[in-house]
Amino acid sequence: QTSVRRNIAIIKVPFGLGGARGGAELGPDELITAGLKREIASLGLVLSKEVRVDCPSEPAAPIERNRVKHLNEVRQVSQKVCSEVSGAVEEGAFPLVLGGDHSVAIGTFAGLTAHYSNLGVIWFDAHADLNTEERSLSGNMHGMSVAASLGHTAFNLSHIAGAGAFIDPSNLVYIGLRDLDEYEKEQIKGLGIRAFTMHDIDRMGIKQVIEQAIATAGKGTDGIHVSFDMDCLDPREAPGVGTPVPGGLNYREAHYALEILASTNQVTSMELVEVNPLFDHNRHTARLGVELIASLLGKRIL
Ligand code: 4U7
Ligand code: MN
Ligand code: MN
Ligand code: MN
Repeated sequence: QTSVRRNIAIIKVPFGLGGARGGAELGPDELITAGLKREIASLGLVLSKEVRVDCPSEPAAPIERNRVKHLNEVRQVSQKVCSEVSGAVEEGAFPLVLGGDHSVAIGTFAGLTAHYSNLGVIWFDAHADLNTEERSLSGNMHGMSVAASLGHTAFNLSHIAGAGAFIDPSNLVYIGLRDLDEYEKEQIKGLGIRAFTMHDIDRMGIKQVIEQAIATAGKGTDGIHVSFDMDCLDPREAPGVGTPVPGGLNYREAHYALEILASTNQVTSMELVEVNPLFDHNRHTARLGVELIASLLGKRIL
């Protein structure tokens, strides 16, 4: 017995211009090659559709050197991802979004909020992705997707046709944080966002962390969206990411968290992002990504 909708809609988003360095646009194909569809089939789930969002690979206009990079491209992709995710939910499927850099989450949020007015979110990441165009030190939009979902960025959910309301910060939970900009720390504290850093995982163990995360993101919400940035993992487990940070989740911690999430029957959707084959070894990171998706979709050891 699986815990998610039986029909899975794979939405591939080969977009890397929101990231710090190229290569994330290769993620979706890498995950497919690593056996994602085989895993879905062996779980007894149905791949009801597989779509590929057409993404720009080169900036349409010269990069604005001063601040936000590739904003127009992120806008275009967000609109398309929104339509695909929204359509999948409408068709009764479970949206499984394959990034791409984490800026694709803006479109995912837009598509989900079209249907879920009070969505819970668990954001697995080394980073908080809470920067705004004004406050970002890098100008990279993959570091702004949560801020866009809260309506803090100049370009946000309200600029995407079909999107619903902003995410409520009290429904949002972070797991795996260990690299925060000063502004992001202020935001997390100021907004009272539930944040389980690596320190908290050391202190409490992943079992307590995921249980409390589900209690927060799942209480009184329409369900839980799981946004999984592969850099939440330790770079020794997942070297193929664009912005690795030492001291992350290990193999079993990540699986355990997703297995428990699967058992809740509350998960509405998942995105797995930031797989970067250019920095990987022997497709190790993509294969791990496939295994983690399987755990979230209900795979059990016994
Ligand atoms: B990811 C960063 F400055 N905070 O804004 C930034 F440290 O989607 C990193 O989580 C953002 O991988 C990382 O550029 C974005 C930086
Ligand atoms: Mn991220
Ligand atoms: Mn990250
Ligand atoms: Mn990254």
